[in-house]
Amino acid sequence: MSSMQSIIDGSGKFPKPKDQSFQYGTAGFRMKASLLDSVVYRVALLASLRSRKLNGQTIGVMITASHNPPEDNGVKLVDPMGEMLEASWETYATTLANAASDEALGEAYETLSKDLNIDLSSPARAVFARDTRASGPHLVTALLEGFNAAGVKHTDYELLTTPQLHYVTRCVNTKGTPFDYGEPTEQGYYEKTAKAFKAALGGKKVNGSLTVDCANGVGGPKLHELVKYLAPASDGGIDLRIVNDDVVRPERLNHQCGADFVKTGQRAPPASHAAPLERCCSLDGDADRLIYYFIDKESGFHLLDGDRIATLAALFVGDLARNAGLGEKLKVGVVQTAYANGGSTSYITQDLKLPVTCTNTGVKHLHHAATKFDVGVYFEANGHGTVVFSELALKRINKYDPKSPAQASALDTLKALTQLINQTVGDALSDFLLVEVILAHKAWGLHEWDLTYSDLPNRLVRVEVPDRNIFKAVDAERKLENPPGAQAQIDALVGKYRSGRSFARASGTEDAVRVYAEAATRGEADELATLVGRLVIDVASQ
Ligand code: G16
Repeated sequence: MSSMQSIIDGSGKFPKPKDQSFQYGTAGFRMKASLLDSVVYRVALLASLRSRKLNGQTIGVMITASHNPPEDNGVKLVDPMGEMLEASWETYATTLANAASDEALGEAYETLSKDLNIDLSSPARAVFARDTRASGPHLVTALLEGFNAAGVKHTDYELLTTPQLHYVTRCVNTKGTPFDYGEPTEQGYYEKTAKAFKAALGGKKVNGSLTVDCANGVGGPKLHELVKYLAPASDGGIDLRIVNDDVVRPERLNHQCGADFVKTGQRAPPASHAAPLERCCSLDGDADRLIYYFIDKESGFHLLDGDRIATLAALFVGDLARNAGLGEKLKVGVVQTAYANGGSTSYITQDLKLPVTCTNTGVKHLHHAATKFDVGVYFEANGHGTVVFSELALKRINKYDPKSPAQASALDTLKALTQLINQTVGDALSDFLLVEVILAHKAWGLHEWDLTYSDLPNRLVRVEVPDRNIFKAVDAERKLENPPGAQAQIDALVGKYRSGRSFARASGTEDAVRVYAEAATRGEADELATLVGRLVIDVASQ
């Protein structure tokens, strides 16, 4: 049987739902899991093309819907260095996913291979993993069918966090090269992370305990594993209180917990039972986002979101580079999106005196922009982000000969950070260890961190409309180009509020429009968000 016939036959087992169109969005395909069979099968075919195009390098496939509700699922591809799929390939993903019949899929696959000059008889390889959603194992059967039909050699990593799968993908592809990223195993990830955490602490003590809300997702069991590799608090490690780590009842995933719940609702997950001043953080469903918070008896809930993590990391890395004697040689820059609080952007540009780039939402955009700096710090306000060191920066850090014990100590910490921070994508586990390292070095609690600058009160709302695709945003998603006239109406509303700013954009992961608003007071920010939300509903129904 020709391989094209196997592709058509395999597709027959996972037919495309009629009248359903698919799009590779902010983080791959994402929707109700019951609609995803054909998409996952076809993603396996895309992995075959991508791997073959890249001379048989290994492609990662992650089955997850991250922060979305339990009945959703999703799938995305990871490029060989652990980065998100190159943007130009997203249209090929969409083409395959929308081929109307099994035969049309076979043709689309063949046409793509010809157009892209791909030899279908050359080797193809993939690694894959999934989160804890109930629909995961079934979707894996579709993926395997696709791999087998297209002749892709594959390794099943079973349950992993999304960043762990990104890590493994890079490790597999760099093994035995000068860019060796580590052991391509889950254990290798824990060993590398734990070792770097210890080195980055450099004898400093983590003060007090940290409550980690795992969103009842895959981060729970994986954090329990990681803990086995970290020293206990009594021995220079960290005292963790792990909550919302129930993966036995999948319906509890992201329910009243997790980073998205905390960021959007601006309140602690009820099940965390966070006591006043307790240091708390939340991961999301696949552990690639991180949000910190604490409750103060007098002033209430305090959120330390992705903007705060970015500013803390930029401040610390900048100081370390200067103290190590590399201040002139390592240019630190920060990448944000339109959701970044205006207070954070002013702090970075005016106090830290660092450049800021603003990109579209989606880690792929931020990551790309961050690689333009020697040290690029990128975080979305929702807690998704990391710090990337360029090849040149790594060379400078690793080759530098310190001129004093103080320089040597700063340099050691900097070196350890290059190992601790996941270089492939935002990683909530390594990010919280990074935050803990910085707080330990500075002898800060969350209160001191919170005092570095003031956030403008803000509100993020989710608005459901009949067709979100009519909302077309431009200028790093800060302005609406379509529907015509909508932006002028938003501007008119914004003009009525002190320090007002607001924008609306279609979500790439949910069937909704997101509205962000900030203003001088909490009441004004809430009011502005409500008014812009109403406006979005009005223009969508015209
Ligand atoms: C994904 C992306 C993030 C993005 C988020 C929300 O996160 O990886 O970059 O910020 O979706 O995107 P949107 O506003 O377009 O729905 P996650 O954690 O859900 O994978």
